[in-house]
Amino acid sequence: MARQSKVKDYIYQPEYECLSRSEMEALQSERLRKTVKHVYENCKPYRAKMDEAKLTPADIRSVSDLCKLPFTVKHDLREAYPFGFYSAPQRDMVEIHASSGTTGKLTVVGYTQNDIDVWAEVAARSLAMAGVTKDSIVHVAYGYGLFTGGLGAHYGAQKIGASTVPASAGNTIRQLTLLRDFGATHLCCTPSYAIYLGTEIQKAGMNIEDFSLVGGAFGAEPWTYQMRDELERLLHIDALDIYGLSEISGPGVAMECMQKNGSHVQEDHFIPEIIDPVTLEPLPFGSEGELVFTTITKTGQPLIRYRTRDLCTLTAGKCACGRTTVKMSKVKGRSDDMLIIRGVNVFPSQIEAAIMNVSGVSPHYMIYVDRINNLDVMEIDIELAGDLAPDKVSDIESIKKKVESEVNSYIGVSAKIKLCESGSIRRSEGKAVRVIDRRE
Ligand code: DLL
Repeated sequence: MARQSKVKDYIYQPEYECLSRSEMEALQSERLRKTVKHVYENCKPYRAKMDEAKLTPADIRSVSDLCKLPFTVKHDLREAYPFGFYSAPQRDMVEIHASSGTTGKLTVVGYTQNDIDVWAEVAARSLAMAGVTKDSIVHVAYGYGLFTGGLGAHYGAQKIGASTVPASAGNTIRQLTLLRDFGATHLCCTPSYAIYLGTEIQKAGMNIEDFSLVGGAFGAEPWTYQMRDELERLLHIDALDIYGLSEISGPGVAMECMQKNGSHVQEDHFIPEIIDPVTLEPLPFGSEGELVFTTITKTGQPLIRYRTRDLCTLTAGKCACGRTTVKMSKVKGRSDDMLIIRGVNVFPSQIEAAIMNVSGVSPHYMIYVDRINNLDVMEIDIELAGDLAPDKVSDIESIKKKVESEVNSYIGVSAKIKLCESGSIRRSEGKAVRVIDRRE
């Protein structure tokens, strides 16, 4: 983008973020050995998994032994509901988070004070990448509660010493008023909600020039580079991607620097791997597959080779920002979010990329999938851009044709496109719901 960047990214802990590969692997190996011993001695399900694989902690000497260890999946955590995966006594847990998912049963994660300190540290490193300093004002519009978004961004901003505004989610007019009047320099929320805030500024009779925003950390859901351009245009900021998951640690497991071409994994705390989701074999750098994490500094509920279901690639090498930590690409989608339409694998993020290539439409859309006469049928409802009235029939027809052709060429499957009036698609204050699959 031609826009002048406002954010000055700095390295919060160069002593960990800029290690050579051999230094990083030595540190990871030492921490891995300690973690494996800790879970073997303190967590029944891990002792059972390792006994079954005929492994003892002595078999795990370095990161190259990681592949010997069994995987952990969400189902394991649910089976052990609520506290069966703890590796520390209940009295040592100072905070408990949980995520609901679609199947109903909660996935519980307990944090010791050590784990909260780890989380605050990685969240601080992450916000530093978005330029947050002691002089910043950080507006946190992720939900506070069992969801880790709000508290994670909060801990990171406070660790840096920034003024933190715990706005939490909801009440858009109040959010905008606080952002403007308190002079927030940074915004933290889901990218879909940030877009919504951006489009509401004008409608609320406000002017973006009266805001002091320079940057933000947006995550908790997949979003495309095209969505970033739109967000940066609307809010006049540098919009960076922040990644995390409750099971490993909330936001801050990885974060994009100002190079804007991948997110640095905080790999002195969380070792990443990419595996083939079918054969479960580890894949080399550069291959697309499922992301797996092993936590190596947590004590309350460390996880070994946790399968995230998120699909992406990892790359190694020194980044132009100076950091040497492994980078993960944008998440293409979750393997369990993949739609199979007429036999073709389709990710909502590919549809978003196609839509965002067409001018005249907004980033608000909803995908419906039905089965009619034994055939999969996809309809995509998309709002027209706010400044375009849906009464110029010829314009509408040409936009519709362009979207149809983009979608077809991106994913190889045709879709019925319905253009709707601005504001007609339901907004989400947290993670956006993009797909409604009505097939049996
Ligand atoms: O979403 C933690 C978080 C909060 C991350 C705020 C970033 C910002 P969960 O609710 O457990 O935790 O959901 C984790 O969300 O496995 C991904 O599928 C998805 N996800 C999180 N961040 C990103 C991102 C939080 N930056 C699940 N890009 C993960 C794409 C993301 N997907």
